[in-house]
Amino acid sequence: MVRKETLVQVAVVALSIAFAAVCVAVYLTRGNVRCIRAKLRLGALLLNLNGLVAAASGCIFTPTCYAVAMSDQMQITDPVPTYSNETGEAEIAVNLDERTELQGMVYERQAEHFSYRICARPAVAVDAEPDTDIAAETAAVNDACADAANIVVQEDLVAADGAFDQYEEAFAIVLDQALPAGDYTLQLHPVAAADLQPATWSHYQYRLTIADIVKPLPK
Ligand SMILES: [Ca+2]
Repeated sequence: MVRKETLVQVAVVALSIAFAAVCVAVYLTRGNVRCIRAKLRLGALLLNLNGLVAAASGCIFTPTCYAVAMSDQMQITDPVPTYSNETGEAEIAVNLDERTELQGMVYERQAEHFSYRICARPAVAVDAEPDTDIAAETAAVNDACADAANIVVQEDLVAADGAFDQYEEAFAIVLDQALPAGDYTLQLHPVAAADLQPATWSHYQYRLTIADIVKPLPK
């Protein structure tokens, strides 16, 4: 009978191959949202399985080739992102009257500097062909930050405990309450803001929708 640990190890190898393939797909498609979503999910599965392997073999975590490949995973954790059924894109909606802060995490931290940027997203013309919409949407997402004129904010992230020096670090992004309502692209980057080029694309990006707030008339 095949041991459970052996099955888990086989699954880790299979998932690692799939993960490597999807990493290549993300690179070749310059960050297609479906590929990014697949990468995030495979990465999360691998992290869980690695934990099982380590527990079963009684060993402590040691970096491996796929662990290095998965370093500096970044996520917004609060509000919890939803995923578009149509494009697979991770989405966050915020009403700035209710909250201005986004909470996030870095997992498998290797980098020492992290940053984020928010880019205005060009409106995408609605087309009768659903596939064309997705292609146009993906292009708009990928190109939103490639044009420096669209970049609204580009800043370093600060670790919640003051230093990015542990494997897991929490961070917060405080949104400007004056940010006009509309659709934006939020990118998280494992490099300093000063080192970002407009064309630098991110594995970790979200559609950020700022709700239209009806302001009371001045008295
Ligand atoms: Ca720390």
